[in-house]
Amino acid sequence: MELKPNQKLDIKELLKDLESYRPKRRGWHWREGVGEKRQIGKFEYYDSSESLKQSQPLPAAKYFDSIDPQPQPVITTEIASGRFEDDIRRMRMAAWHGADHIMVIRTAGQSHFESLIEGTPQGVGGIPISRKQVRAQRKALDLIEEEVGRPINYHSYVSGVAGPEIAVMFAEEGVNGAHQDPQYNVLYRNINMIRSFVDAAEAKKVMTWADIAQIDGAHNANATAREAWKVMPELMVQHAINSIFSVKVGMKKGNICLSTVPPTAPPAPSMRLDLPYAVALRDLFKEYRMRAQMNTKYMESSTREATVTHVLNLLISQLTSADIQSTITPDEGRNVPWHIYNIEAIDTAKQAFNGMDGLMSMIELKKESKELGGKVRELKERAVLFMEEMLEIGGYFEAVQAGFFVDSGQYPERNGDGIIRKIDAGVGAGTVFERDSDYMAPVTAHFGYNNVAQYGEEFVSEPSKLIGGGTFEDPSKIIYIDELDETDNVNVRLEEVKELVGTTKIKPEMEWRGDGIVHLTMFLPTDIRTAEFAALEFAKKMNLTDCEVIHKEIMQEAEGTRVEIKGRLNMTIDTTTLVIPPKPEELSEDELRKDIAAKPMKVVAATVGEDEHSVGIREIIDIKHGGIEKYGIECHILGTSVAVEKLVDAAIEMNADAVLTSTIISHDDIHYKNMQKLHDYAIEKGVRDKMMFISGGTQVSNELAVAHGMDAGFGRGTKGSHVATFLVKKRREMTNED
Ligand code: Z98
Repeated sequence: MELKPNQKLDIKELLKDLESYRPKRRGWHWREGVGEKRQIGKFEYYDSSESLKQSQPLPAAKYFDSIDPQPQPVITTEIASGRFEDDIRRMRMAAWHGADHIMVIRTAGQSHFESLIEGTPQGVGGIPISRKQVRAQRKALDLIEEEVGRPINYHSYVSGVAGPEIAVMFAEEGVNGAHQDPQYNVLYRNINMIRSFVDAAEAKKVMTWADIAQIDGAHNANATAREAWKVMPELMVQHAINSIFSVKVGMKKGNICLSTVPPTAPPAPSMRLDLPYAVALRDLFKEYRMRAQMNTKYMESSTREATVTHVLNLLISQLTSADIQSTITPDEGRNVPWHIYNIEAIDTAKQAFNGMDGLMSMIELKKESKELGGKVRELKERAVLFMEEMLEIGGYFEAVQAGFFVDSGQYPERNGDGIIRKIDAGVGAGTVFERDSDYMAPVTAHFGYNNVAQYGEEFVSEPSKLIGGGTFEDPSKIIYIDELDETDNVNVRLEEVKELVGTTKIKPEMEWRGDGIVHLTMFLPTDIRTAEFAALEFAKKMNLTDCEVIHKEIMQEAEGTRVEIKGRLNMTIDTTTLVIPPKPEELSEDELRKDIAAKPMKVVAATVGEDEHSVGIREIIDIKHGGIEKYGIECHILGTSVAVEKLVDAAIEMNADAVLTSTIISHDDIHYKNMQKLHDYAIEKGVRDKMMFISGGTQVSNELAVAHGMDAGFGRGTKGSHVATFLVKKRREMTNED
């Protein structure tokens, strides 16, 4: 299977022979060529990485030879659609925009599943991570990375009660990154702490074997704390615990990523709070990697606001460093995990990093200042004191039991509202047993006592030799289960949308194929509460169902409200029934300029007859909005309501190449009548075959203009470049240069 840029990824084809599919490679991949200066198009970049083979540049890149510079950090996108087959199509879009870390969110509550699940059931807020889904997604990414020319890291979660089982499955299936932090289980999922730490040792050992990069869970304290900026000392403690634990298990520091979030957001003076924290963290954890996530704690439903917060967070990354830059989507605040928001957030990071390229070669952080250096020191001191107190009371477990964590006071202040978990309580309490002396585990990457030395020294480092290799060495031993639930699986879902797969029929979509969801923005001149209900009524009148307000924002209490609505449009279009006019031809700006420079061109223009509307012709000619004079065409506007005869006579006198007329007034087809008159008079004067005649106006169609003697007619939406292209091409044709 090979992907072609103009062909959709065929999910059915992808699912074929999945039982025998093996991932192409293992392990995490950092971007190549980081730290080298490189020339991309007309610019030199200081902070870029290797460019992609195929990609989708930013919209404004068209002004810069369509370059698509890739920043240094690995760029993450978090996908949470709930259907793995739709995730896959989104992954491809994300990779084309520059994401090389695809994080697939799990279905709600999977942390509490006691074991692996199988098949392809639909999830809530993410997908149920199963072998089949993981394998299919990794297989898709193996194809997508060929297409864009860069290895793509696939990522999901190893925390939870089935952490070690999931780690093994991830190692087998070529997953490249995973969250693993026992503190996450303890604090946020109420999983027993002893069980969580024992499981974590096993899971981390497996991740180490598979070279999986690890992300910790400290950011969750940030997202949970009542006042997120107050937990900064604790965040460092959490990072320290998970990092050193992982090192002790054997994980290399270069694979241990701290999940760091600038803790606050505007209108707080966030830079003054977030920057010292970022500096302190990078000072303390120099040998580790930073996964910078954006602030989600203070995210509301305004995508504009979330994007500004994201950009300020990206500034922190640029000022300090980030090895992985998360672009958790601004839809987080309103639960609309849509394709477009993944892409927007990736582009936000790419654009911000492109724009801030080389910033640190011009500025310096005042690390000695009281404002920055003083605060950095203070944060570190608070963190160290926190750890000391933890040790004093008997260690981490005791500290959690005493409510040390996620307290809303800034340490050493305590408000007594921390998360309290008991050592002997929580999910899976009492499930940890000491290994018997004859316990034996002939498996690779197993943590602790496994009693294999008795069979020979060679088995100590490779215990699975005892059984002729385990699934890591011999993947044919992996048991692949296809589907368990006849009613909830990908085949059923694909059947439901079969009308839209591999056909010419389409439906609007935001999250899943054929979901019919559309998004509307309205301004309603009323107060916020009335606006909300009025918007729903308008949406219903537009034949939308399942309408919901996803954002509302006061412009001014009495004058009005901005409302965004989502709704479902139950309608399908067969694209073959659409009447699509040919795309107006456009030569590139360079080609147009070159042509005119080599052979100057002169045009005479006016509005004709009794028409005083000069705005259109001015837009086509004036450089202000990209009119034809921009390409070097000499333009003479004779004015408005010019008689046809006068216009042609002037063109002859000036030896013009072309006559441009504009008409808005179209009563009684006066515009076409004037075109005919122009044509006839030009024949009379013997110049019709020497000059080009073009007419434009909101009611002008090319076909009718040509039928009335013109060389071309230009209607609504015409740009200067369209007219300039026509003039250049037509002149080449007239002089047989084409
Ligand atoms: C992120 N936006 O980190 P369940 N383990 C850890 C986690 O942080 C998370 C899970 C497991 C965030 C995504 N993080 C949220 C350390 C979740 C998820 O099954 O939801 O409990 O696992 O990128």
